[in-house]
Formats: sequence, C-alpha cells, structure tokens
Amino acid sequence: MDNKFYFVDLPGYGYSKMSKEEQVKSGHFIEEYLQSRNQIAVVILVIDIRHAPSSDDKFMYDYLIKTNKPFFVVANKADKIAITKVDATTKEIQEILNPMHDIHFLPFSSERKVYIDSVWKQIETYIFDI
Ligand SMILES: Nc1nc2c(ncn2[C@@H]2O[C@H](COP(=O)(O)OP(=O)(O)OP(=O)(O)O)[C@@H](O)[C@H]2O)c(=O)[nH]1
Ligand SMILES: [Mg+2]
Repeated sequence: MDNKFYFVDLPGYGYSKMSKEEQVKSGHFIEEYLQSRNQIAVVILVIDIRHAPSSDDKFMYDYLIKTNKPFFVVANKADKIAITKVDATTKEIQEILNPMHDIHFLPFSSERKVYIDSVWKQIETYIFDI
C-alpha cells in the first residue's frame, strides 16, 4: 500500500441540534459507513469525560462490541475537570460502559493537546498492523 492513513470524522450521533429524523439518518449513515469500509483500521469513540455515558454512547459502544470492530474510547474535554480526577473519571466511564471487555479508555483534550502521546501510541498499534 502507499503507507498512508487518514482520519474520518463521522457525524455526531444523538445529541445536539439535530432533529429526531436527522438523528435516524445520521445513525444509518454511520452504520452503513462502518459496515462497508473494510479498510477501517480502528474506530475511536469520542465521548465527554464530564458526563456519565449517555444512552447513545452506550448504544454506540455496544454496537462496536457487537460488530467486532477494533476500537477504543477517548474521554475528551479532560481540561474541563481537575487533573487529579482525570484517571479515576476515565475508569468510572469504563466501568459504566463495560468493565468486562478488553477495551482501552484514554483521557484526552483536543483543546489543550494533552494526553496526546498515549492516544497516538494506541492508534499506532492499529495502523502499523495493516
Ligand atoms: N474544553 C474543551 N472543549 C472542547 C474539546 N473538544 C471539543 N470542545 C468543544 O466542544 C464543542 C463541540 O466540538 P465538536 O468538535 O464540534 O464536537 P463533535 O462531537 O464533533 O460535535 P458533532 O459532530 O456536532 O456531534 C466545540 O465548542 C469545541 O470547541 C476539549 O477537549 N475541551
Ligand atoms: Mg463532529
């Protein structure tokens, strides 16, 4: 291959300004995209560290488990909570979603650009595989 990879930012599910109809549409789009692209090396599920996972987060997480997709979870906006709470909060989120699975959960902040090294390391374990 040409040794390149790229990131694809999928639309957010549930949440925000979307109408129910748009949410259903984007849900179908996400599902179809994930199913049809067998070149996907890894899916990164980005959730908000400040809140317990929403039912949409749970749905997406369970979907990824069910379909056997390689994925890990990034708990974003870590800059919004006390640095001393970051690791424990990430663990709590992991426990809510499912402590039984061997899925990595990593804190992150796209705003502050902290915790980047561990996320890159995780990505690399997937892309150097292909
Ligand atoms: N404090 C903080 N704010 C963030 C961080 N990441 C994103 N945001 C803010 O959160 C808001 C939403 O960011 P987006 O990147 O649009 O989030 P998204 O999940 O892609 O949203 P949709 O695609 O619409 O579902 C923006 O105002 C960002 O500036 C972060 O790490 N820290
Ligand atoms: Mg987005």
